[in-house]
Amino acid sequence: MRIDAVELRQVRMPLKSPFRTSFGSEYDRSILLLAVHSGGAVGWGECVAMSDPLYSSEYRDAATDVLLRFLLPALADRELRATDVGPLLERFRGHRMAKAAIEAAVLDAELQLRGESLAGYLGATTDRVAAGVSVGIADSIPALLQEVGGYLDSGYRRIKLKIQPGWDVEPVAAVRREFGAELPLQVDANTAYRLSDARQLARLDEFDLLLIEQPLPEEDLLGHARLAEQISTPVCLDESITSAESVAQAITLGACEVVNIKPGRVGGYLEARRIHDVASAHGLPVWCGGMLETGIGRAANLALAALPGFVLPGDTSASDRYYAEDLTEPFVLEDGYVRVPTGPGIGVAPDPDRLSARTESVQTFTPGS
Ligand code: NPQ
Ligand code: MG
Repeated sequence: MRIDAVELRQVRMPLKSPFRTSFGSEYDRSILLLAVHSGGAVGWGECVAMSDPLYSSEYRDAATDVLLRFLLPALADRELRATDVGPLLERFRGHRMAKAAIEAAVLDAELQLRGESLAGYLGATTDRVAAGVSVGIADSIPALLQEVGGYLDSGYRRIKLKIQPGWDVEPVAAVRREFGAELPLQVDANTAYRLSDARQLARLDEFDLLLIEQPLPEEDLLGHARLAEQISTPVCLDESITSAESVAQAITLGACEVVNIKPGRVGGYLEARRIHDVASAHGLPVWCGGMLETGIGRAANLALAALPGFVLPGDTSASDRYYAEDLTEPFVLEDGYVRVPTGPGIGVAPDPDRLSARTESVQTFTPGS
């Protein structure tokens, strides 16, 4: 294929309710959507960078800038396959979320032109994925229990509680007491602790959690390895894992016992699959993370989460976990599972009216101009 043009759309999606994590509260989701036009096909990619650099150093407007200034020009005016995107962009440091978005859009276009689904291309072995849900820090324990109860009534098969110092043992104990020992339960700290908090985190041991996600800073692999020796809850890395190489190092160091795979964080679906392969070869379970994606990113994540190493439920929730109205046909829970799209490419496209209603601005990149 060849890139004829790329639309970069700034989109704002109101959240049904604020989402609070250890790094702050979000009231709506700012998104960069890419549409790659190629030979009559339109491929879509969703950039998961937030509006502010709070989860990672990337943010939406930086992604837009680096795409327009460096990444798209490096892909223009040539025959291109999705597998070329990573190598062609490798000399530009970092900006993995921006790179992932353009690779995803090229992949969608290429697979549409070939009539092949992303799930089939990646090597999916199932047509539905068990859905977990990420639950933000609540105003009170009763409010948390009510929210968790609602998700369980909807059918979610795993609960993830966001934690931070001052909101950890108490909410976990309350959820265990209310919903029982059999509930698949895990926690995510988004880097809010230090190794000196190991004794506090060891208090979570008795609750038989599936895992604790990213307790320590992104750069602190050694700290995670030390922590893993001091607690029985398996240590799962999110922010720290940026590539197949980094996951191999983390595993070797004993810093990572479970892997959260987010395609945006690692530079794309192809690198995400390599991480899946490395982790699986080491016998580690992996699961698919989430970044409050619209149906565009959600569809592609479901294709990835259908690979055989994704043995834990992901943050691959239904559309209505976050949005009253999605940009695509909504993804829905069916008996606690979400269906993997089967159409060509990612198998979905935004509804034009809903997309224009949510679009704040559009920039167009055209090769050779
Ligand atoms: C995580 N996601 O696993 C993240 C982080 C996260 C589903 O828990 C706006 C945009 C708000 C992206 C809040 C989940 C966000 C966001 C949290 C990502 O660490
Ligand atoms: Mg996380």
